Amino acid sequence: MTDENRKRGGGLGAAAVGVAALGVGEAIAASRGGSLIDTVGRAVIDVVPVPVVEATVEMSGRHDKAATRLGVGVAGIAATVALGALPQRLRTPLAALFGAGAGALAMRQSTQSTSTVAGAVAAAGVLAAGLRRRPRGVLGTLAVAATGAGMFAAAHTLHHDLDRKRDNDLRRIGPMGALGLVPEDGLEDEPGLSPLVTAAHRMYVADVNLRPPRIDPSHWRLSVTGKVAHPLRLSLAELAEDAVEFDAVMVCVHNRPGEGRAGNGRWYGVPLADLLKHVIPEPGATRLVTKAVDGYSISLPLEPLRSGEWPGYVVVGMNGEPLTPAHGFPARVFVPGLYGQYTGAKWLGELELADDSHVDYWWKRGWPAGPLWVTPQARIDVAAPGRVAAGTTSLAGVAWAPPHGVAGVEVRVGEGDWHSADLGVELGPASWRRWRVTVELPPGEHRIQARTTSRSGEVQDGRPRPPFPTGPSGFHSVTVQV
Ligand SMILES: Nc1nc2c(c(=O)[nH]1)N[C@H]1C(S)=C(S)[C@@H](COP(=O)(O)O)O[C@H]1N2
Ligand SMILES: [Mo]
Repeated sequence: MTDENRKRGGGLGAAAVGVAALGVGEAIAASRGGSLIDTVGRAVIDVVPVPVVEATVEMSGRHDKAATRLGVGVAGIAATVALGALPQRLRTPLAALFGAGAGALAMRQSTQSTSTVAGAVAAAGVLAAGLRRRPRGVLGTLAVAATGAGMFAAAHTLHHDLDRKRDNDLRRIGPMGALGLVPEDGLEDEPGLSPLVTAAHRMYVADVNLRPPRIDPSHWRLSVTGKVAHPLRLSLAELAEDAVEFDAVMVCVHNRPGEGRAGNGRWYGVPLADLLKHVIPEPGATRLVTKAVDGYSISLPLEPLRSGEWPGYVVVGMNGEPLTPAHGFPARVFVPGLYGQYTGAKWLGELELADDSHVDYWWKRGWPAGPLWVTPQARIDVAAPGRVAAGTTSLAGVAWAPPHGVAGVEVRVGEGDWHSADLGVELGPASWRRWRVTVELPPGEHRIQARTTSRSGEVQDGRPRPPFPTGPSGFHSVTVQV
C-alpha cells in the first residue's frame, strides 16, 4: 500500500469511528429521550448569525430540522476524520473535550440532560478508543460503520417508542375546550381550499428546537414569578379550569405571501388579564417574560396585557385537545395578532414579571424588540379554470388581518382592476377568513394576484419585502393557463 492509500484508508476508518461514536452516543442519550445531535444542533442554532438562519429557513422550508440534524451529523464525522489526522497524544484529550463540551451544552438546555450527558461520555470513549485502534481493511471499516448505523436505528426506535407512550398519555388528559360543533363558514363546498380550522398535525411548526422538549404533565407546573405580590404555581388541570375558547390565526414572521407558515386554530386558554389580576404586579413590573423550559424566552409589554387591550392567553388546548408536543404542550402564550416569534413561548415553564432589562432570545440576534404585528395577507389556494363554466376561472383562498379582522379580499388579473371576492362567515376577528370569486379569462396565460384589507383600514402592501427584520410584504401571485 502506498502512503497515499494508507492515508485514505485511515480517513475512511476514522469516518467509520465517527459514525460509531455518534451512533453509540445517540442510542444512550435516546434511552431517556435525549439526543447528542439535537443538543449540539440547538447550540448551533443559538449562535449562528441571523443571515444563516434566514438562508436556512428560505432553502429548507419544512425540512429545516432534518437539514440541521444532517449538518451536525456530517460535521461530527468530519471532525472525527480531522481528529484522526492529528498526532495520537492529542486525540484522547480532544475527544474528551468534545464529550465534555456536548455534556455541558446538554446541562445548559436542561431538558433530558442526564441521558444526553451519558451519551456524550460514551461517544467520547468510543472516539478515543476507535481512533487509537482504527478499523483495518474494507470489511473492518464497514463493520464499524454498520455498528454505528445500527445504533442510530436503535436511537430512532427508542424515540419512536417514547413518542408513542407520550401520545397515549396525552390522550388520557381529555378534552380541552368544547368543539362540539365543527365550525362552518359557508365555503365547505370549495375543493382545494384550506380548511377553516387547521388540524394540529397540518399546522406549520417553527421553533429553534430539533425535537420538542419532553414534559411530564403530572410534574409540570407553570410558575408566575418576579415582581409580583402573590407568586403562583399552577398545574395543567388548574389552568384548564379557567380557560376559554377563541379563534385565531398563528402566523410566522417568515411567512412570505402564498406560503404555509400560518394556521388557524380554535384555541383554549386562560386570559392573561385574569392571571395578572391574581398575582398583583408590583410597581416596577413592565414586561411579561414568557420562558420555555429550555431557556428560550420572549417578553411582552405588561400594561396592554393587564388591561386587556391586547387579549393574550396561556393556551393549553387547540381544536378541543391538549396542545400537541410540536405546538408547545403543555402550555404556550399566544397574543392573537402578534407574529409567532413575538407572541410568546411554547413549552412554557415560567411567566416572569420583570423590568425592561430583560433581553429576549431574538433581540440578541438582531431582530427588533417589537412586538411586531401581523400585516394583512391574502393567499390563493385554488385557481381552477373551467370548473364552474367554460371561460371562467374559480379562485379561492384564505386571508387574515388579526386582531382587527378581514374587511375585504380582492383579486386582479395582470395589472387590471381589483375585483371583490365573496367572504366566508368570520369565526372571529383574529381568525383567518376564507374567500372565493369567479373571474372570466380569455385563453392564454394570466397572472392573478390577491390582496386583503383589514377592518382597521390597512390595505395589504404589494411591495415585496423579505421577512427580516420587520416581516414580509407583497402580494401572492399565481399563473393560470386557460
Ligand atoms: N419555546 C419556543 N417557543 C416558540 C418558538 C421557539 O423557537 N421556542 N418559536 C416561535 C415562533 S418563531 C413561531 S412562528 C411560533 C410557531 O408556533 P407553531 O410551531 O405552533 O406553529 O412559536 C413561537 N414560540
Ligand atoms: Mo416564526
